[in-house]
Amino acid sequence: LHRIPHPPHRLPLLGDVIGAGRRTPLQDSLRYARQLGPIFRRRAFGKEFVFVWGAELAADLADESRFAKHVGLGVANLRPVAGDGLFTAYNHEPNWQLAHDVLAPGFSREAMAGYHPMMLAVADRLTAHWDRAQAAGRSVDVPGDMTKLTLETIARTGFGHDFGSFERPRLHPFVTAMVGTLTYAQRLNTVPAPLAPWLLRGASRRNRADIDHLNRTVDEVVRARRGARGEGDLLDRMLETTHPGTGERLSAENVRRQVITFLVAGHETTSGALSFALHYLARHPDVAARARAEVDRVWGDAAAPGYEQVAKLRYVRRVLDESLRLWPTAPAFSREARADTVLAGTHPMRRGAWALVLTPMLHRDPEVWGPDAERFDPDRFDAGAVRSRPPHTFKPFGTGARACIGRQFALHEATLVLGLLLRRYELRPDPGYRLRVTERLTLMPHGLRLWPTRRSGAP
Ligand code: MNH
Repeated sequence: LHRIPHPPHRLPLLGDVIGAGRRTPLQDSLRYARQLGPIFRRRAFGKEFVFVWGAELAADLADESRFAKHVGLGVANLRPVAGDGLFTAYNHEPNWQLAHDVLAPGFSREAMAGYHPMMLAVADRLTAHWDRAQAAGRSVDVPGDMTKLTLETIARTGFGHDFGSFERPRLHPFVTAMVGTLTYAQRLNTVPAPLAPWLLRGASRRNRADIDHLNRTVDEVVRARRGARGEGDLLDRMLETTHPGTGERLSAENVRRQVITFLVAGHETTSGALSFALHYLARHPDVAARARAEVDRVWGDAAAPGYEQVAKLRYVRRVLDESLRLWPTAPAFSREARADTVLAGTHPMRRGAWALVLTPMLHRDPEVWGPDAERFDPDRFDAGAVRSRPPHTFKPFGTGARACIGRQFALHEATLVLGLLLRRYELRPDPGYRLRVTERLTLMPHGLRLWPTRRSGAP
């Protein structure tokens, strides 16, 4: 450990906090990464964290025979909310495999084709909202609207539920409670654990109330469904499917955990990904024009694109990949050693020792992405360029058995929505806007507003 660099000015007790802000733990780590290199450590309140971002080191951590997901930090802090749900389950908990096997078919091509018309219906509510904004001469709140869209999409396709986000003047209380628990989970990392009960007394009381609110809402959705079948959504699967091998079912308590997991995991990250992509499209008119030309060519003037027509938007998909490269909205994941091992032939690790992979830095490693790694360029994802890169260098969805189960869902939804927005609007940026990134475990472009203008003749 002593060979791994750390920031120069360490305070007793507090550790490496000089120059570090409470609200930007991730961006502070990116700054340290640039100073300290491909592997470094940060100490906070007596605990030492190892961060990794060099491509070679990260690729070695992706070796599933020697490493596995580590449930730590931000993920562990969500255990009171999501328990042994898919995202927060420990590798050894039997409910992980059970729920994974029961829910995996809910993300098959066939299932996704079934969600497609529901995704279109939600997107219509977004464009109606943007049309009204344009008519009134107003700009639109991009992260706010993308969050409404992705929440309604997962609620509808997952659980046949409608939060009415586009129709109500303020955030749905469920969303407020959910954002509250995410923010609290992040703040827990920024105070010494033994002092947390005092320092965060008020916040932890509110957090308790937030969790109660989430549980009550979810219990209501589940109660309404028992007995009455939905449209073959995730909730139907959770309630009806027995494990193909063992005949086991998910318990009522576990169903509650999974519903909360999917509502949270299934919308914040996609919302951020869409928001960053819209930011870059508005900033790069050449890229937007090329993407728009593709949509016009592939979709023609069909009123609504079919399921098959979404994957054909290859360039739009590259815009999304390039946005996720620069700002992977779930910006880190942890890996632990399954047994004593040596990382990349240099750093000995004991069984259970773990490290965080800093995805935004992995995605900027100049050894892989070149000296212009900070530049937005979707052509980095054309087929030839992808083939010429080493494996495990682009990891916005994590790695291995515990990688994102919702990846295809998110990519389909986001490509569809970008296609619809590009076809319908020109996106005018606010010339004074400078990208600032807010963190609440996930990343968002802070305060991003755009002026959408209807294109003449577009469907
Ligand atoms: Mn998702 C796991 C990123 C969209 C549901 N997701 C992960 C992980 C990353 C991730 C990274 C791995 C975390 C870890 O190793 O600790 N997820 C994303 C991103 C997007 C995304 C960047 C959108 C863009 N995720 C979605 C959507 C859903 C979803 C949409 C649901 C519909 N994700 C999950 C679940 C897991 C997960 C569930 C946990 C999987 C497991 O451990 O078995």
